[in-house]
Amino acid sequence: MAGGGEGRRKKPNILITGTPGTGKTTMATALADSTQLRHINIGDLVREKNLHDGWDEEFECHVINEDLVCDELEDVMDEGGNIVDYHGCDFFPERWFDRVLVLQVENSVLFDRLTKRGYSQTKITNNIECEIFGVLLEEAKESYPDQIVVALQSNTIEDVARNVETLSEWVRNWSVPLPVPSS
Ligand code: DAT
Repeated sequence: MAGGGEGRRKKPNILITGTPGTGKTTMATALADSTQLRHINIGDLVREKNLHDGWDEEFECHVINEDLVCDELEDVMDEGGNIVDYHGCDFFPERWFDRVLVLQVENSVLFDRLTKRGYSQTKITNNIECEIFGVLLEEAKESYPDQIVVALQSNTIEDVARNVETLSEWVRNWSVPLPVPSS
């Protein structure tokens, strides 16, 4: 069966990634509402279940324990029907996902959103540089097959509505690959 997991899942798994502030949680929440898939916010999960190795003073965030996160999610991802929301994507098993969405925004929009969030100047600069250099799109392309990676603009609420509509349609039309007949 091709690739393993994707041959058994009854519903697709979607990864939404992108620089912090690009709108992953906003999009994931709206898409979960529209499709009835399960929204998994990795940042929340890491905090709730202590799947980290402490606090990083320089980057002002938890040091995520990638192995613990993957162990925690293995069964639920195997089952399918998940929307995973995280600002990184290279440590998840490739077989978990049927679509990888990379959200992108204009720099001025990102600057305003991160300022409103109260991020420090250093954290804002790091994230804007990450967006300018297309770090997450590059990471996604290196980690997943080209045909499942999609870059989406998310500057406005209209963008969210349009992206959710397109993806909901894709989820409705998603079907389990037919088993290969054996003689
Ligand atoms: P992320 O999960 O990528 O960190 P978020 O969903 O928390 O981002 O969004 C950050 C802020 O920007 C939040 O106040 C909601 C707002 N926002 C997100 N996407 C938007 C969009 N497409 N248009 C307008 N505002 C948006």
